[in-house]
Amino acid sequence: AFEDTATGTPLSAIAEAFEELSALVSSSGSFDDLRLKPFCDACSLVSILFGCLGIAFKFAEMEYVSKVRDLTEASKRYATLNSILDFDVKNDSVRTPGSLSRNLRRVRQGLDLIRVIFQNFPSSDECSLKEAASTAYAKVCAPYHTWPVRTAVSAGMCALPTREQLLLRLNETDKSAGKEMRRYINASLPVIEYIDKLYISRNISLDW
Ligand code: 1PZ
Repeated sequence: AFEDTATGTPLSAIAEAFEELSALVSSSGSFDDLRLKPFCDACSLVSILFGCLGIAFKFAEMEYVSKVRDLTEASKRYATLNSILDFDVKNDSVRTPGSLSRNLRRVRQGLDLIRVIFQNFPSSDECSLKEAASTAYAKVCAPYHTWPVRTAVSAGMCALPTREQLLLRLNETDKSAGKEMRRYINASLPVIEYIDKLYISRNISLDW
């Protein structure tokens, strides 16, 4: 894993990290046991992507990074994702702004957003990255975001790089990016579903 991070591209490092996580959640018997630290380490890698998007999504980066940082900090006290939920259920703070269960829900939405953007990643420069990203955002995140945030995001979409520029910044070709994106799409889904189950199994709805 370390060598891949040192010599590979940012996308390959992200794909690798999520493949490792997905192996953990898929192996039988480990349902209760996804540990917070490796989860946060994988989530931290994602912030590399923000650097390729330009200044318009600086606020999104700060939002995302601070939530991952809180979770990383908490990993010294809570070993697993399950234990975070247990704590917040007991304290009736699952949906309280800034709580760990709420931050986990937000980070999960970010991971899903990337997954859907990758799924819809335009196959040529004729279809725009802006459209693919806007459609994914409208589906995955917008329903849960406030009006000012949605407005800032739609303004930011106009400042996104072109597909070609993004590939250059990521040090990928069409072909290599497609491969790494597919790896992330496949590996992130079980992790996202695992997180959803943490809430659903406690009768917590996911409409927020
Ligand atoms: C590769 C093409 C990339 C297209 C990028 C599209 C980026 C859309 C970014 C959406 C940002 C929304 C930022 C602000 C969200 C806040 O409303 C919530 C507040 O949560 P609260 O404090 O109320 O509990 N914050 C979040 O949801 C946490 C951060 C989410 C950022 C996810 C983006 C991940 C994807 C970026 C791809 C590089």
